[in-house]
Amino acid sequence: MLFIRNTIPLTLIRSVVTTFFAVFVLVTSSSAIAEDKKNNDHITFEKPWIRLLPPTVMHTAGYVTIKNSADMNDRLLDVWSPTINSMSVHQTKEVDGVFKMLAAENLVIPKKGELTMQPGGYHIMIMGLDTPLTEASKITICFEFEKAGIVHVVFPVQKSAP
Ligand SMILES: [Cu+2]
Repeated sequence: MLFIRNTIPLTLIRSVVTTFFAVFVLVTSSSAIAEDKKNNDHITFEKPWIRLLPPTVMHTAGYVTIKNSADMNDRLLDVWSPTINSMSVHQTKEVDGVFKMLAAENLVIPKKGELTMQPGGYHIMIMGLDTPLTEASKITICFEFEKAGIVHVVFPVQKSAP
């Protein structure tokens, strides 16, 4: 009798403890996945490059094609670099026969489509270089998307398009 009365609560406690740990492990592992990877497989980059200009010019531009394989639009929220102070997305536009550069914010990367950054159009404007870029050096640029989160891309510095 005594034996039975002691056994039942012990089994109960054991199963409660097991359930608690199972739930705990589930919660921690799924939140780790959400933090590391904001499901950014649908965004890919092709032919990144930064134009090499003479060392006296303290600005330049970067170009890349951003592809979106998802069934939903994504949006480019921000660009920055750990090694360059100032960069932003611009669009070169002809206004009354004069080419001007305008800020291009929150650009849409269309679903099953792409956004091309190329000379004469969209580009990553790189301003206020502390030291001139050198040929064949590599610059990391961080892209932040509404759905894909933050993606780092290495841009080689070269004289012309790849
Ligand atoms: Cu520009």
